[in-house]
Amino acid sequence: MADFVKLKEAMGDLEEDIVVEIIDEVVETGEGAQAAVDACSEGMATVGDRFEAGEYFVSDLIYAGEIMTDAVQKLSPLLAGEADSGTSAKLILATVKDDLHDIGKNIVKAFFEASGFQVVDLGIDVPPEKIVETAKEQGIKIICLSGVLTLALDTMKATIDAFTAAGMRDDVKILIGGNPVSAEACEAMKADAWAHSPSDSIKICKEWAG
Ligand code: B12
Repeated sequence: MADFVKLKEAMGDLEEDIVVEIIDEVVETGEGAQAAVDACSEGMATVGDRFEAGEYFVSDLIYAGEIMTDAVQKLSPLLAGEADSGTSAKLILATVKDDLHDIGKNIVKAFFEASGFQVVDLGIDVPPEKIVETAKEQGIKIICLSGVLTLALDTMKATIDAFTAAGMRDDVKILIGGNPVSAEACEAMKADAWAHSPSDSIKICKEWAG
């Protein structure tokens, strides 16, 4: 099994060569894709802490994002193998307006697709109107909102309010996810559910899909 402690440290230290080496080992052996994602995510938390402490700069966040994006792309087919399928429902997934973080969203997407969901991925920085319009045009009933910045909570709320304003709130189920999301935030903005882990989000959406 690959050395996940080393992987976490290498991600935090932005040692791209070591990250690539360990990820390639996971891909070759076909074992530990989920553990590798978890280790990289923990390393990203170190990157965030060092940024907050003034040791890393925005350029380091960008570099960390590139390293992790490459890792997730390589691991996605394996994550698909580790998830279980059983639905074909369609859902919308989007990082809400003003938030440009998409690594977590892309991991959740890989899990959804592996479970059989058809994912309409609207990308990053997606305004509420675009999400409402897409749901209306394509008759999609499950909406998954991603956000990593604290201010994403405001845009998630604005998105939910936009569904209410369009008279569609009772027609859709809305799941919010990402770092700042919590039970309190979910209740305050009147989302239907919240989750951090991709596997929880699949359980919830499968229930909604019937
Ligand atoms: C990489 C990174 C960036 C990259 C992102 C690249 C990309 N393609 O995504 C770039 C350089 C763009 C960036 C920019 C900025 N960033 Co930044 N960034 C990060 C960093 C280091 C890692 C984020 C990450 O990818 N984590 C790994 C993934 C896997 O974790 P995740 O996103 O949480 O996703 C998991 C779960 O949350 C969940 N999930 C995610 N989405 C969803 C959706 C659903 C539906 C569900 C169910 C679950 C779910 O599943 C995922 C897998 O487990 C974090 C530090 C941290 N602690 O997170 C800072 C961090 C998020 N950034 C921060 C800041 C301040 C910024 C900037 C403002 C910096 C600046 N001065 O310009 C800008 C803002 C740009 C913007 N408008 O969005 C702060 C946010 C502070 C706050 N509380 O709001 C953090 C926390 C760093 C810090 N500690 O200060 N950043």
